[in-house]
Amino acid sequence: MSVYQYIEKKRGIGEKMLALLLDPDSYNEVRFEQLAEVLKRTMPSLVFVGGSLVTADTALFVERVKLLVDVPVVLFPGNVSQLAPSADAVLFISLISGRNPEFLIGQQVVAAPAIRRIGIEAISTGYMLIDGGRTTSVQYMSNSLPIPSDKVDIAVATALAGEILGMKLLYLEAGSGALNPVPHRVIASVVNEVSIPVIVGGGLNTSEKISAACNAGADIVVVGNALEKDIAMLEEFSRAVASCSRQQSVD
Ligand code: 1GP
Repeated sequence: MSVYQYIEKKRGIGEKMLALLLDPDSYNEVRFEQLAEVLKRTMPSLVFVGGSLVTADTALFVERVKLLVDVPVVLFPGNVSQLAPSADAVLFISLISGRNPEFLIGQQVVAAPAIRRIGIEAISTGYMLIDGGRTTSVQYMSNSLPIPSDKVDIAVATALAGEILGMKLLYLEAGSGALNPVPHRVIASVVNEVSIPVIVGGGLNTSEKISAACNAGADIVVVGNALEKDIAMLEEFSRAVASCSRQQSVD
């Protein structure tokens, strides 16, 4: 089963997914050991690996993570340097909310031959930056403006454009460590208009915020920062996502 089929299957049975985002630069040996311990008890639905700027060896990191988990390990690359053949798939991202051609198509042209050569599953993903209340790394590194968080019509039109262009996933991103996560109204409006799975991330650092994103309609919620600070929270966050799945199937 491909990673995309795995996502579609879970979505088909109304199961919400938690993606644990691991930035290789943020996991030193001590943190990695803690991560390994927690993963013995709690497994997320997916592991994403990447960051706006990664200096560590992503391929090696992915290999180590794969020894700990029995769920797909998916690259979430900030740029082409983070391609790693050991991953199960790569989010083939185009920053469709931005107007910087380098992140709309430039990086993708450089990455495409390597993706073909490696033979890794590439999942076309429309990546949308939504203003999260402060300048985040992704905004700075991509040199692109986020969509204002109250411009729901622009977010919906952008998401629709992504779907019509043939993208398989949409990623609504407030940016790592965002002060404000993507507003519920934006999530709900986008989910209402598109039929492809919707990922939401950025600033989801409490169970309440995770549940709210999930209840607004996100299929996959991504948590990075909060779990870098305390990986033990993975258990609580997984429960929040599981109870959202149950809640939605009752509704
Ligand atoms: C960032 O969406 C992810 O790309 C996760 O954000 O680190 O704030 O959880 P956080």
